[in-house]
Amino acid sequence: MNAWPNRIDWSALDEAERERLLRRPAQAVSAQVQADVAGILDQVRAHGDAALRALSLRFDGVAPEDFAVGPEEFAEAESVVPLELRVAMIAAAQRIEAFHEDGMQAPYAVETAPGVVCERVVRAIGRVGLYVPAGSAPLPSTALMLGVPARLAGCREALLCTPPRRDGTADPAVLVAAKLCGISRVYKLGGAQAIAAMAFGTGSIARCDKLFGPGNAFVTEAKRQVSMRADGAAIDMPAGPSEVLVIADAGANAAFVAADLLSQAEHGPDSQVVLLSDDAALLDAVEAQLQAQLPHLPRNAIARQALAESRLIRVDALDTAFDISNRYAPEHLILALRDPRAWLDRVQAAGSVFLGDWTPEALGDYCSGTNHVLPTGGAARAVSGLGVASFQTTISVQAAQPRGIAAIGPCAIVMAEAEGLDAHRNAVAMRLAETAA
Ligand code: HSO
Ligand code: ZN
Repeated sequence: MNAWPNRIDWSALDEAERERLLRRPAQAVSAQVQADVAGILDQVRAHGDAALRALSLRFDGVAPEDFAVGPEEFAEAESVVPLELRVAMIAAAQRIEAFHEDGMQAPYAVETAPGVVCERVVRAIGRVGLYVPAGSAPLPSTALMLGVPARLAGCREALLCTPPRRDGTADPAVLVAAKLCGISRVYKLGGAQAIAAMAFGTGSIARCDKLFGPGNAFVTEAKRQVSMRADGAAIDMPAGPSEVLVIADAGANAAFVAADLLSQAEHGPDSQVVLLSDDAALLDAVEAQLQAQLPHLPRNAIARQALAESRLIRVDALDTAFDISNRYAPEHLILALRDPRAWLDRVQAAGSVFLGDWTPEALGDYCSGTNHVLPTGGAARAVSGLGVASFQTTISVQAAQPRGIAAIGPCAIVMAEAEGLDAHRNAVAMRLAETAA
């Protein structure tokens, strides 16, 4: 089977074909998944912990009496996670913290008229719920990407749900990562039922204000549904399959480019992989490298499925590549170019950008310091990746002195009269009269 059948010449396509080429495969969640998730939410809403036990037994094959990870399990995790991994996670957490610290929302104040001061103050969201998937590959790195900014924001409480393994324990590396972020409330609970539990609250799991983190189709659909219910919770961002778009020039290293494309493809059969280049020889070389590297990957069956839907596009000029990339708005954008920084201003829509041959996406996935929870499915046109600000709210504050209302009250009166809102007018006029007295 050809791993990469989708070689395309952009200039040979008409507008409709281009549109079709850049469209993500329909992510239409089946009506069945929607209905199943709605049923799970209702069940958890109505029956709390009893529903969680029944659903865990059905989907994960275990129904622990207590979902919470206790001190012994945390201690056991510390002892089984290799020292090398623990040290790597500590170093990654430090770099994530170093980068995220500057991204906090800051308070500010402006005197907008004499005697009128407007301010913005910042608050941490009270209780946040973090979801760390553990399907075909448990992702302790995701625990760091969620936990570090939650701690920097100063959230009063952060809970973390991760699916139980068959033996009823949680993935030890996820537990160590949670602990590194100061999270001690970890629950062995997965899927839509975990999202329902954190959104509505149950006897054992406290209700959260906002939910974060990636997951499978059920988790994603559950987040979407709870975000739309008045009794639900806010969510971080819409989620879809992971994506990478690489723009490579003639000088790019074909083996590196292929390795980056494969690192995305191995995430799942629905991963989106796109390569744009103005150099046919580079495209040939990458194709050959994909064929050469693919068979050596343990997850080659998954990667092969993703590659079957991938696109390898020849463009007439690099400038065209940036037009295409901005239109597609990828989650990850790798610029395998000779002077990548010079092109950065051309990037209008992308979740995270990787500059040059020595910056693989995998660095951002783990330990450069940026966040790997990023907008997918074209959402990068209007949505940003996760940061400390995602765990904060801002509140505006205003204070007028008598001379302040004297200065701007007449402005409010004119506008209130134009809107025909007399009570508004009176609230201002009454005070104006007193300041004049
Ligand atoms: N590339 C993934 C994140 C990840 N990769 C976690 C490895 N571990 C989604 O952006
Ligand atoms: Zn990744």
